[in-house]
Amino acid sequence: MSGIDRRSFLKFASGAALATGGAGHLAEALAQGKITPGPKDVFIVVDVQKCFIPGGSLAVEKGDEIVPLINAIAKKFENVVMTQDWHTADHVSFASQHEGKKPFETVQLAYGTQVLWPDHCVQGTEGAEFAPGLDIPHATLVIRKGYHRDVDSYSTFLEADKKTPTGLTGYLKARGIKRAYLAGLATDFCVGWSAIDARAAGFKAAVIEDACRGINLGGTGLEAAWKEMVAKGVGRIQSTDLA
Ligand code: VGL
Ligand code: ZN
Repeated sequence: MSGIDRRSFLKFASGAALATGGAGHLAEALAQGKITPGPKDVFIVVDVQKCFIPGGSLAVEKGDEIVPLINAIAKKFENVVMTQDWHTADHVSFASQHEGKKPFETVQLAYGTQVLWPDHCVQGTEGAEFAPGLDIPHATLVIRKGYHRDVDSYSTFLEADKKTPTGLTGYLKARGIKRAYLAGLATDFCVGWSAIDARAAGFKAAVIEDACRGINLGGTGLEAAWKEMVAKGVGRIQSTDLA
């Protein structure tokens, strides 16, 4: 982190700490040097799957670039959880299930507005597999999400109805985890929602920005997502901030 970035980060992080009790721990850690992951930290690798990289049905631009960086970050953590978007073939989030609707349009569902996507990450298909080169043999859990036909789940903690848990909170709490570091695809959907829900579940949370790529829906989605994450006490860090 450069001097100026560092100062603005520390200012942000301490401000967020006052406002939300959120990212102050990062300010403290960074003030003393880099962040050294320990037994109470988990690295959550979100949806680094074939459908979300170039050549996939819902490709995130340059999504493949983060794979080597994520492998390197994972080596610094003893606790790593990976997630897979894991939809039924007739999933409600697919535009193909809504007559007259095209991908990236929206519909109103019982739980709110749903963006419609190209068919992606169908259970057991090649597109749902992890991206080539992703190599994290010591990961201890793979959480699959979005498997209820009628409910989407960007977040790896809570489905889009905001009440059905995936079980990740219980797993992390039972293992004494206090802080979650997140990276993967896509910054403004599954990574961002997961980070916000990590905070809501009582964990400290930070997103490793350079180890993510975004969809940037409508050209503004990425910036809006960062604004919301920061407002909710999620730290915005770079991979170089980790020892
Ligand atoms: C995602 C859109 C639809 C993601 C998943 O992983 O960010 N985005 N399903
Ligand atoms: Zn999905």
